[in-house]
Amino acid sequence: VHVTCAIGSPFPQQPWFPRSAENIRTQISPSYGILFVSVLNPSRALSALLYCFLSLYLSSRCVFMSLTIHLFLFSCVLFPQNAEISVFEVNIRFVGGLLSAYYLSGKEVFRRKAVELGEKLLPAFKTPTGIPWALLNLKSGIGRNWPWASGGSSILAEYGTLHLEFMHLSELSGRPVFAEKVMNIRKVLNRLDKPQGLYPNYLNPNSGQWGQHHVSVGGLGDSFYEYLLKAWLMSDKTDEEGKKLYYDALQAIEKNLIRKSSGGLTYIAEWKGGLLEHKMGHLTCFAGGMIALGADGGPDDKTGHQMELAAEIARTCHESYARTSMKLGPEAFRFDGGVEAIATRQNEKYFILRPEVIETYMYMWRFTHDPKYRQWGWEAVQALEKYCRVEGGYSGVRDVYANTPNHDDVQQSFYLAETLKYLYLLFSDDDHLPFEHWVFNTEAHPLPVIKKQNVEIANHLK
Ligand code: DMJ
Repeated sequence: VHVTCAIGSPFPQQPWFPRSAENIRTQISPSYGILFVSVLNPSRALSALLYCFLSLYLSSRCVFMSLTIHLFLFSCVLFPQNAEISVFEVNIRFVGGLLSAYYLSGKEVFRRKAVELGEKLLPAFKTPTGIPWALLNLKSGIGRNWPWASGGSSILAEYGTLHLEFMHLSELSGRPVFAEKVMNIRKVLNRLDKPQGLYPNYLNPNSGQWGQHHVSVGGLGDSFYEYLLKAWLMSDKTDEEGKKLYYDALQAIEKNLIRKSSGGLTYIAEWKGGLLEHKMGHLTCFAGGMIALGADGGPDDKTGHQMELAAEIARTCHESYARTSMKLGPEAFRFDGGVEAIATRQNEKYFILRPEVIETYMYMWRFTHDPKYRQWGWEAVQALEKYCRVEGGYSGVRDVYANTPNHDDVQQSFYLAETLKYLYLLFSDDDHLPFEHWVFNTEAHPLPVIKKQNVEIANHLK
């Protein structure tokens, strides 16, 4: 039995886990009716069907209620599945979502479900080094890595993007095990030599050695850097180690990866064994926001410089949108062969409703109040309405340089979790989820700063 009721999947792509509903223009009516349920176990078909109908019904009543009930039902219905999940995706989308739901609503059920789901992920850390597997069978507890990842390696952006959620799981459960797992990841990384101070995307969890020396601030690397900075911010600036790791990494990135095109656009290239590929992914565009967020805490003389760098990256990413017919950015754009901020390969011209550029506009707006960031955000809204809006929601497009959209009929779950949330925040007052009190996990689920005095009180009570 195979039941699919919506779209946006935290699961690895499998022949039996289609990422796309057949045609979202007709299948999904409320745009926020988002969750993907696929059930191979016949005994669960009925509960999954019930889940689908309830989800769609709730979606039409209230967005927040719908989101939280989705998460709750997901956790009840699917936890015991004999299915392989991505540890990273389940963590950032579901553990992060449940934690946010708890902190925003105060409802105990979300705290309990977040901790239960966190516990389900723990077997992924059973490796000789404690660097977790990418994939985990929730029932058997057996993990493995993506077959394509350099010699059986784990991926930096996956094992490096658990820290915020796991620290909160320890905080909420009183069980240090979650914090221990992610602190051990740091320990392993600290022991390793880093080529030019850079972190390769691949690390073998058995040998504890780097795989291929590929470095990227986009796909496969991105949120590792984000979580170093946010670990420090979320700890109420007590996690000095996280802080140092972030600013050291940024320094190495600036030296080795950040370049300026002849036309004056600053970009972040990819590094392959010492050679630069002059390509920047849409994913990499989050770095403008990250650098702005960290600018204030950097070494004294660097704050202004880092804000400038963040603004330049925001401008480059805006150019990648502005230089297309649809005014939506391609998946990757290049700075070679006579082009700047333009995709040259057909398979890099798509746009799948990703948030990173708008995320950067939102941070830049909060820190500078320069109206151009709202202006750029509004241009994106208009383009989304013109080219991505379809009857059942919003869809990605296959070629942003074409004059008419060829829809891919997928509404990724991060469109609601991130893209629309960052747009909303871009046009909200600064005291709406203020940065002194909240950090956003990499899927834009807000998590509160763990206040210094609470940590001190807890330590005292211990
Ligand atoms: C999101 O799932 C997260 O932001 C992740 O860190 C990488 N990017 C996607 C959306 O593009």
